[in-house]
Amino acid sequence: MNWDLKEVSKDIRCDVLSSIAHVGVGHLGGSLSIVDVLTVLYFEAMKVNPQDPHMPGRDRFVCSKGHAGPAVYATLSRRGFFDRERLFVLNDGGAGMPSHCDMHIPGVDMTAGSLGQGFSCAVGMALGSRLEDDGATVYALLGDGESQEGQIWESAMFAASKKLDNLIAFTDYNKLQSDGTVAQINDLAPLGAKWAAFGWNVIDVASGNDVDEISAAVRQAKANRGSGKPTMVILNTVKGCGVQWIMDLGVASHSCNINEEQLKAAIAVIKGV
Ligand SMILES: Cc1ncc(C[n+]2csc(CCOP(=O)(O)OP(=O)(O)O)c2C)c(N)n1
Repeated sequence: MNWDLKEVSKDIRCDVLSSIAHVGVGHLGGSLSIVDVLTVLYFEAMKVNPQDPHMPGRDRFVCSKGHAGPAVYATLSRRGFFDRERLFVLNDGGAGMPSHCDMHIPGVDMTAGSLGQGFSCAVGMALGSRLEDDGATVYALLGDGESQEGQIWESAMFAASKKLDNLIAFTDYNKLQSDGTVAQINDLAPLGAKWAAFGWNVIDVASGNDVDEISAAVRQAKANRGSGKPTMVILNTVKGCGVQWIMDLGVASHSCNINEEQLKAAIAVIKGV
């Protein structure tokens, strides 16, 4: 099926906002900045089956910046892994819908939240897939603040050393983390050169919230299979993308409040009504 990716990304954005507004507070900035890459992955690139979430040989996705769970859940429910109503028990104790990615939820391949760990799991999955020869591609999404964790670079080195060209990772390079700008706290620049020095194929996407640019980058990354190098796609994104007042919050968008009035206004802008 051919989806209209721009329209799908609008629906997912609205669902992210709605589920977090139901709680009143959450990781809005970092969830909105990854909606577009999730759209391309789940509605175009990945071999998955919502009717059979554990299908052997399926592609895997690990959202290593696990606090962006609301974006992953909104994407999975739109793709048909579970009913949309389930988005509205986010963070309800006992409902099994914690806002950090949890693999008990259909379609979630790996629990994450302790930054750095998810990426290690993705690297292990890529190695496992190659040993099983199941033809899968493993995708992982890292935060830029998360990339200040030493564990990321240990995994990066291991993936290149094992020539895991079935692994495609993304950095959500929105230049902000929870306590300040990434540059203020521990600068990553030049990020692409660092990944290249670690033995990775690197693709830079200037507009990391543009589904067409992301889609082209993923096609290029897939064509890299056989090269013996894993691929890092650096997405230059905007934290809070899609909602002006959330983007304007900057660092404060990391975890922020949203009320019903703000929700209605944001949905109207996104949907253009
Ligand atoms: C090991 C670990 N240390 C600290 C935290 C607390 N924490 C949660 S989100 C975050 C900032 C992450 O920044 P980034 O990866 O850039 O995410 P984004 O800004 O895109 O949401 C921090 C420090 C954590 N979850 N895990």
